[in-house]
Amino acid sequence: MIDLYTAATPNGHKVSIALEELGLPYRVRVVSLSKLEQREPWFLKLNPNGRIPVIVDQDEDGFVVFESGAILVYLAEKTGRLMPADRKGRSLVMQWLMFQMGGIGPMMGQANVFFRYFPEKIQPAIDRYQNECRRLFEVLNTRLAGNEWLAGDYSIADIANWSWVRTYKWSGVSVDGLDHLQRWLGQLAARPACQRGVEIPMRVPNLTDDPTSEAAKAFAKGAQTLLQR
Ligand SMILES: N[C@@H](CCC(=O)N[C@@H](CS)C(=O)NCC(=O)O)C(=O)O
Repeated sequence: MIDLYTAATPNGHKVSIALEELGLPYRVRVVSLSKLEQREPWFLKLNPNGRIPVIVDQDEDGFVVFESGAILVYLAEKTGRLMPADRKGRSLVMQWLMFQMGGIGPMMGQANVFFRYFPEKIQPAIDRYQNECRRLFEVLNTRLAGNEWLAGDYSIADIANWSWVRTYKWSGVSVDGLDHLQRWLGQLAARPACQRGVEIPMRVPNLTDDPTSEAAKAFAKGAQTLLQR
């Protein structure tokens, strides 16, 4: 049994999707980010960085893993699935996983901060992060032009990137003209495990249908809480 400490965010969804794909038994422990549960001493004992997601593998003497990329690799290696074992195949997956961890995630995160959450609208900062996201999307699009998946077969690299890129509207970044990226977005969206994974720990209404809706305003307000330290 695996305990998953999570919230309804792209980094959390990476892990719930992987657990759903792998069919591993897991229990969900919702961490309320807006109530700053992630900064409480009990949680900091699990992840000193005070961020979700975290897993505790009860089948391995309560072994704790934090950082979503490290969790994905741990789960892939535990099951021997979603990442090949040969050196080159594994490296390919790691490259596209790191691309997400070091590029897509931080840049979309900052685009959200400046486009959606920051009280002041600082246009050069908004442009900087949205343009960088678009550039990264173009890199993915080029990669997907000649490849069905990002790194060989369907893998944790696809799961990690998709969990973020699917939220492009919330970041205010267009995928227009990126046909291969759109094809891949649709392929992942059609997978039952992805559909289940993004509803963990709960279904989130589509915030981009109406960014002025009460749900979107509440989500943005919760995120603003996290900006105060
Ligand atoms: N690099 C970390 C990032 C985790 C992260 O930023 N998690 C966010 C939710 S997506 C969080 O816990 N935020 C709480 C906070 O900022 O206090 C990972 O990939 O696991």
